[in-house]
Parts: sequence; C-alpha cells; structure tokens
Amino acid sequence: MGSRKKNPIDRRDFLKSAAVGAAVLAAAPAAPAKTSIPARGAPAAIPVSPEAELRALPSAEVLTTDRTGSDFMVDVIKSLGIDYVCSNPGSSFRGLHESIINYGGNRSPEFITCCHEESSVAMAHGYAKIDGKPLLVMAHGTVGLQHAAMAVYNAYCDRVPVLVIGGNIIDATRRISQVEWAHSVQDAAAILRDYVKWDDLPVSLPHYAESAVRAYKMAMTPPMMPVLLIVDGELQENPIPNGASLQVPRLTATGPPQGDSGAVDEAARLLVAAENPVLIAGRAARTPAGMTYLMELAETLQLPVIDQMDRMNFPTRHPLNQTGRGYELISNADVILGLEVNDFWGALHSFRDQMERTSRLVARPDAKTISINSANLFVKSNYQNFQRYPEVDVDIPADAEATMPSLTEAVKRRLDAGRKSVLAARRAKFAEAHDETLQRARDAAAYAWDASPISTARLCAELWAQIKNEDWSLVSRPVFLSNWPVRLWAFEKYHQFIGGPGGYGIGYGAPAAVGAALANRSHGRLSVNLQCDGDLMYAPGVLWTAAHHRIPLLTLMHNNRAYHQEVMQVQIMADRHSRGIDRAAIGTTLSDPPIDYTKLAQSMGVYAEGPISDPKDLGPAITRAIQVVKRGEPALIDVLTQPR
Ligand SMILES: Cc1ncc(C[n+]2csc(CCOP(=O)(O)OP(=O)(O)O)c2C)c(N)n1
Ligand SMILES: [Mg+2]
Repeated sequence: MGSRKKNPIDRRDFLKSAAVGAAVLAAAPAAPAKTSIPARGAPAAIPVSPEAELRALPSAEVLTTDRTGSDFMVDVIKSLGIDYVCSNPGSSFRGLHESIINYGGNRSPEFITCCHEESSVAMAHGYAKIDGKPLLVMAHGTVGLQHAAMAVYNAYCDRVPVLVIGGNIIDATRRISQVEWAHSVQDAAAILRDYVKWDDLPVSLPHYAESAVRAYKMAMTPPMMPVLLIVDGELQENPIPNGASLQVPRLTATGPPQGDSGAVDEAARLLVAAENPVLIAGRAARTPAGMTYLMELAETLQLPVIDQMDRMNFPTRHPLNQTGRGYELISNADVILGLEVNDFWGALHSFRDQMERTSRLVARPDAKTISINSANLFVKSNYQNFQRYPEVDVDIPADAEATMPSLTEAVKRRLDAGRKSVLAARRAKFAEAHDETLQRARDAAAYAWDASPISTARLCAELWAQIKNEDWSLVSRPVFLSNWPVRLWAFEKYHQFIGGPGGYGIGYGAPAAVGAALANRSHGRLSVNLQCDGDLMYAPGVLWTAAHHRIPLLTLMHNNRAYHQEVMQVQIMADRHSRGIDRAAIGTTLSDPPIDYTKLAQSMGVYAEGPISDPKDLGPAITRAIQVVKRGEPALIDVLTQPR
C-alpha cells in the first residue's frame, strides 16, 4: 500500500483482523478454493463521526497486490465525477461499500448513509435537479431494489439521471446463508426494467467498466433517466486476477438531439405569422442556459408563456409570464408551442370529474400545434406516463433546450421591421395582465391572514419575507400549498426551483429536498423546503441523514394533519352518492394522535420548534431556524396549517 497512512478503519487491517479467508487477501488465484469462503461476522463497528468519515485518506494507488474487483469499480466510479453515493448498507455490495470508504478515501464519492432505499434514490433525484448530474445509489439485491422502486419510477417520469447499482450473488453455489438466498435473484433488474433507461449485468471487470461508463452516458443523454447495473458480489470481492489488464473507458458526452432544421423553420414560420401564439413550458429548461434561451425566444416573439413548472423554466415576474391565465390564452390561441410538455393533449383539454369522467377541447379546433419533446425518442410500453396521443401539426422529436437557439434564429430571420413592431405592441398588454394576476394573488393571500391554524398563503409569505434577500432555493414543489410561492415569490434563477416528483409518488418530497440541499450546500445557498406531513411520514429517517451529514436545510411543515388531497377525493365520492362528507376523514387524516414533528426531528438531531398555530409566532421562529441553517445544519419548524 506504499505510503498510505494508518487509519482507524484501514481496510487492509480490517480484512486481516476480520479473519476473512486467505483467498480474499491473496492476489491470485481469482477463484478461491472451496474452503476459503470468507467467514461471517465482522468485528464490532467502530463509531465514526461525520468529520472522521470525511477525514482524507491519501489517494489510492493503482494496482496494489491485494486489490479487489471493487477497488477497480471505484476507479471507474471516480472517473465519472460522481460526488456522493446514497445508500442503505447491504452485504450484496459490501465489497463496493468498503472500497468506496477505504480504497476511495470516502471522497468523490462520499458515502451518504440513508435509512431507506426510497430515500437514497429520491435524494439523488433532488440532487440532480440542482447540479444536473447523477449521484450513485447502491441498493441491496431484491429487498433494496424493491424499496427503491417507487423513487426510481418518479425519476424516470421526471427524466432525471440516477445511477443505481444493485448487489446480487449470482452463482447459486456461492451463496452462504438463507439470507443470501433470499436476497439473491435470477434477474435482479426485472423489478425496475420498465422504468429505467437501460440495465446490465456485467460478468467481468472490463464488462463492468464499459457498462458503467455506458450507463452514465445514457442516463445523461436527453431524455435523461435512471440506469441500473447489477453487480455480482463475487466480482466485487474477488481479487483482481494477476496480470489482468484493466482500463477505465473514456467518458465522452453524447450531444443532446437537436430538431431537424426544416421542421424548426416551419415552426418559426407559424409562430411569426400567428396573431395569438402561446408557449407552454413543461421541462423546457434542463440547465440555467435553458432559461436564457426560453427568455430570448419569448421576447423575440413577444408571446405569453404558460409555465407548468416541471422545471425552473421562466422567471415568475417576467411580464410575459402568464401562467395564471392558461385557460384563457390557450382557448384564444391560433398557434400553440409546447416545449417538453409531458401531457400536450391534457394541456389543450379541460376535465370534469362528476358522475362520469369527461373531457372537452379547450383550444380552438383550427389552432396549429407545435411540439418539441425528447420524450418521443424513448417510450416504454407498460407504465402509462406517456399520456394521451396528441394530434400535433409540427412534431419535433428533440431536446427543447438544445433546439431553442436555432428556433429563435429561424424566427429572427423571418421577422422584418413591420412584424417586429406589431409583436412589440403585444408586450404592454401582457405586462398589464401579469401585474393584475400578481395583484389578484396578493389579494387572495390576504384572505384568512390571521387565521389559526395558519393559512398556507401566510406561511409562504412569512417565509418569503425572510429569504428574499438571500441566495435561496426552494427544494420542494408547493402544489399542495395552492402554489403560493409560484404565485407570490420572484423566481429568477435556475436553482430556485426543482419541479416535482414526475410520477406523483408521495414520499418523494422530504428526501428530494435533502438531496437538493446537499447539492446547494457546496454553493452556499439557503435551501428551503415546504414539507407536507403525509409525505414526510413515508420515510422520516431522511431527517437523520440531513443531521448526520450536516446538510443545511430549512423545513417548514405544512402540517394539516391529513392526507388532504385524499380527503377531497373521498368527499367527491361521498358527494356523488349524496351520502354526506362527514365520514371522509376516515382513512385520510393523521390526527388521532397528532404527530409531534418537533420531537420527531429532535430525536434525530435536527433543530426543531413547534407546533406553531398562531401566525404571529411564525416569523420569529423562521428567523431562529435560519440562524441554525446558516451554521450548516438542518432545522424544522412544525406549522399547523389550514388544509390548503
Ligand atoms: C406512494 C403514494 N401513495 C399514495 C398516493 C396518493 N396520494 C396522493 S396525495 C396524497 C396525500 C398526501 O398528503 P400530504 O403529503 O400530507 O399532502 P396534503 O394532501 O395533506 O396537502 C396521497 C396519499 C400517492 N400519490 N403516492
Ligand atoms: Mg397533509
């Protein structure tokens, strides 16, 4: 090991003292003899503080005598520039785990201890929304991947890259306990295959290396998605065969697909000629540059933007932001441009949920529709998140962010001075409508201002007052709080909003917020999370992860003591049958006994206050909590709120 210093948990000493088999310590042969299967039972764990976890080991030397397959696997992971690995430990990837923390020095990636695999993946999901690149998630074969499944589905629907490694013991004759049998599986990827972009089962280290780099590349090519490698325990743990020539394949980025120039020009022609064009943005901006391109396109055409806010697409206070006027503008439009709109058909229709489910076209039947959407380049059959079939006039299967600059150029080429002045005249009208919408939102927010429990508008306004001069980032999607932040706050920068779960799987909110806050930490940003109670209760252990890893995050509970969306669903059913809504709380509320989120958070080492039910107490509590967060720690305030 050359110059490597002794560390309390030095890997090589650990291996020696843990009475593991000689074959594990030897450089060769690759296949241990039958008698050399490692004995189970590790020495008592040495408690390690987060500081010690991060204390640097000297960087690893390549090709030491006792290198295992998993050491090489770490070389490959490091070459991909992955900063963290979110994981709940499991013996099917113990080799990789140990190589990451010792051989890899627990740096890039650093091990983030997660209390549930769903949290691991949702953390990676939130992280990628801020930093635009994947984290690694390691999950135990069968059970770990089963736990991870919903969060992987969310990331798949939301087109977010996550690199998942699942452990497995593939050779049935090498499994050494009933547990290992129960946690091994013939086709481990099967449970996730319908909602990952690609999976593989490498059978050699060169195969692993190529597949890991390929998986990363595929995950990062729009449409981005999670990818999965199943990595055999023996491939991890066995020594690298003597004389093996291993190399880490070079990663080259695949360029995002751009729209065909003829189709882009046709789109420009329709947009320039339109009297009432409208732009709908779904996942239009993948990076901060996407926001700039979208502003340039909208301002060149002076057309209104309806932002579905699946990403931070467009500044909320931009005069062309007409999000509150979607129905009116879409029903008037002669040309409708959708940028990465997941449900184009739904955007043009309204729905009724009474007695029977009905829908009606809102858009003009003669409206021309243009869609730029990379989702068309990758569709799977089983899960139905691809939505209804939209009859689009100009369908451009490409990445919107990569295509916007050429669309703007094509528009500019077609604009003469006369047309430019006609378009410029539209702006004043939109600016006025924008201001009116904002004023209406402010008036509505004043309603029940002093109510107790606290109104969701007051909660959001109190928070805004204290963060607006900070470098803030909202790391949750506030749809269950009537979208007050989107209606009231000034969102200007890409990192200020992270969109939603994609697959609408609840339980995403808390871990995604912690993951996004982890990404924001290195930028020194103030992460704020509006946290629904029902969502937190799926896997509250992520609060401990935030405390343990010193992830600064301000969480305000929207504690309405209910799964309130579902209260309303049951009320709709009861109403439909004229049975009265007074029993709709059965199965949908979280009130008897009420959950004490302050104690819950405190028990995991998170600073917490509450429950707060008097709105006058909220501002000072937020001030105190922000001080804690600025020290680099998470803080939670439990706020008793009105249902919405
Ligand atoms: C995994 C999962 N289970 C169930 C649901 C159905 N569901 C949709 S909204 C909701 C209630 C969420 O409650 P909470 O997070 O407290 O928000 P609130 O409705 O109270 O605003 C549930 C259970 C879901 N979307 N995902
Ligand atoms: Mg709730």
